[in-house]
Amino acid sequence: MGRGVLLRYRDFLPLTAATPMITLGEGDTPLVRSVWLERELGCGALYFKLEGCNPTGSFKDRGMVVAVAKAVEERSKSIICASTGNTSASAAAFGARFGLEVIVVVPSGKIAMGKLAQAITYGARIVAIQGNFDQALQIVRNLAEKHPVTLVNSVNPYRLEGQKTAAFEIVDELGDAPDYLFIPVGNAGNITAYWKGFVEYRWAGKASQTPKMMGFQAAGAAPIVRGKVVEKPRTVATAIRIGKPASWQGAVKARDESGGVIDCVSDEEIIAAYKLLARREGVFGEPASAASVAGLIKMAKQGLDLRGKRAVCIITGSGLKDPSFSKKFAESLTEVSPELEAVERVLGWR
Ligand code: AN7
Repeated sequence: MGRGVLLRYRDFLPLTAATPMITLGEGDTPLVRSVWLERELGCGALYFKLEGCNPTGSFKDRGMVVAVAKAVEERSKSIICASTGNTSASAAAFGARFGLEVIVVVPSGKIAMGKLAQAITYGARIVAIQGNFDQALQIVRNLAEKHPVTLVNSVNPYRLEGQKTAAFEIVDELGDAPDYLFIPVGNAGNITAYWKGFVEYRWAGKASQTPKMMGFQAAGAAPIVRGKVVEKPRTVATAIRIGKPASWQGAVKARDESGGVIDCVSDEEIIAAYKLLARREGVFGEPASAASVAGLIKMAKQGLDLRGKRAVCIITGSGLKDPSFSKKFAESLTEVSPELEAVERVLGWR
């Protein structure tokens, strides 16, 4: 434990003798049992996997450590990605640590403040386009074809190889795969990677089953649910504001092979789940992460029978990434003079 993803899961990763065994302490994230929602929904056992506990605050570090290790192995000097925020933060951190130039292309005005602060402080070169993530991804794909720079979006297969290790951790901790896995879907790399991980672990004899994969897009950015590209994706969950997912086929395969579903949740459902998670469970995930929990609640309301079942919700990123989002709910921020009585009065204790 605490050795990083490359060392811990080396037998399942495409490493060679020349791959540098780099780490920033990613992986080995907490799998925390629910204290409220599990009972509320009548679920056998419900867990939250806290991917916000990774070094840059999201699951992206698992894939980025592999992509950057391979880039270093291949003597690349420069990496590039498009991002709704978390990929850029992760690329910036690993790139800084291992001496690479990092270029990130982001949708202007649509990335959470904490993520932008990370890219800036880690020293990435940042280009904000007056467009969305899908356009940014197309541009970096073209740039990586024309120039000597390694693309580290999840179209780089090493990213998904690293991200599948989260599935391994869940099985290692629970002793088998859960019955259901609830996960937000944006560019659809993560659901693809988890499915790969669960399938590989079953083949290796480490699990007796695979979970039903339950993926959730935001209603205003739900191309897989609607069956067509969304030209102008809209959602408060900026991390999953994506209209043309790169791993679309991977997500469909995960759904169909596992017997799961890909559905969507409204911004209202995302916000309700975001608050519930923090206020009932003590878990502060970012808005996109709450889509997994919103999806679980939606399915349970529609009659999904969770009795005797084990379910895991992936909390993909930390709530601290997007502090301005929380400020919208600051109904109880009251200012008073610095006196005992004034504070007692406002608390209703006087
Ligand atoms: C917190 O950083 O696409 O379905 O550019 O940041 O694998 O895309 C982030 C995606 C879920 C969706 N939760 O995962 C990016 C980016 C959080 C995220 C997703 C993202 P994918």
